[in-house]
Amino acid sequence: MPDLSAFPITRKWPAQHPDRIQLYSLPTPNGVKVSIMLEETGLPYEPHLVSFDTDDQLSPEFLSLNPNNKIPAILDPQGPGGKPLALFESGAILLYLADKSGKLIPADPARRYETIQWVMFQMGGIGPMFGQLGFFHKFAGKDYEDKRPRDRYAAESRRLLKVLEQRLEGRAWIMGDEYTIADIATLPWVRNLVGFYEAGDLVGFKDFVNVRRVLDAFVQRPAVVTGLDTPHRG
Ligand SMILES: N[C@@H](CCC(=O)N[C@@H](CS)C(=O)NCC(=O)O)C(=O)O
Repeated sequence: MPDLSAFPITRKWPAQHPDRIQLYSLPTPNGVKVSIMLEETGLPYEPHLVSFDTDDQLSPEFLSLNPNNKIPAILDPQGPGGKPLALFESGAILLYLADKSGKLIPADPARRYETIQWVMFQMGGIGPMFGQLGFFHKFAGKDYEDKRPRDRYAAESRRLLKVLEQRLEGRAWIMGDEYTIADIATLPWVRNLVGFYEAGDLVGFKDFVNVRRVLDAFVQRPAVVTGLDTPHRG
């Protein structure tokens, strides 16, 4: 049985199954990327809830794994060379799990890089811009009198949705017939924008028929249904 006692994070979140991938997360748009990926691949894992209500992400145990105090993070007892591997940043984790499982990333090298390109498009564009729009439209920033920041992020989010809409024209998924980590990275953020953030009208979501079609297909996948509620908030 692997020994994870060298990792301080396991003191706050003890591993009941130290042979499984340890997931430290919360069902947010970044968090669910990894729980959905784990569900889709069938890799055995043990989820641990990192509660923002109690600032768990700022605890020394969590910071020992991710100094950037953000979920999601994982600890794989069977990493490269059979040694434990700790990893943060959802994009890096998706790539790692795709390589480990041999699933959800094309084997062809050119298509592999194309998939990574779309994961980066989400990581550098969709995630940060939609997140800022959420702040200025739904959370603390909504009371600001000056609406220019909100309008800037709404315009940028709409522009990014147009790029995605164009990409999905005539394609079932971002990489065509192949469902990949690019979809798992992107679609939870689209769902969040129109769901939790309630910004659908602001970005004119009804215009994006391809994005809506693909989002509908995504949320019906059994792995997505489970992943969206993992770790369960209790
Ligand atoms: N680039 C990071 C972003 C992660 C991120 O922003 N996580 C948020 C939740 S969606 C978080 O942990 N926020 C807690 C905090 O900022 O204290 C990733 O993709 O993993």
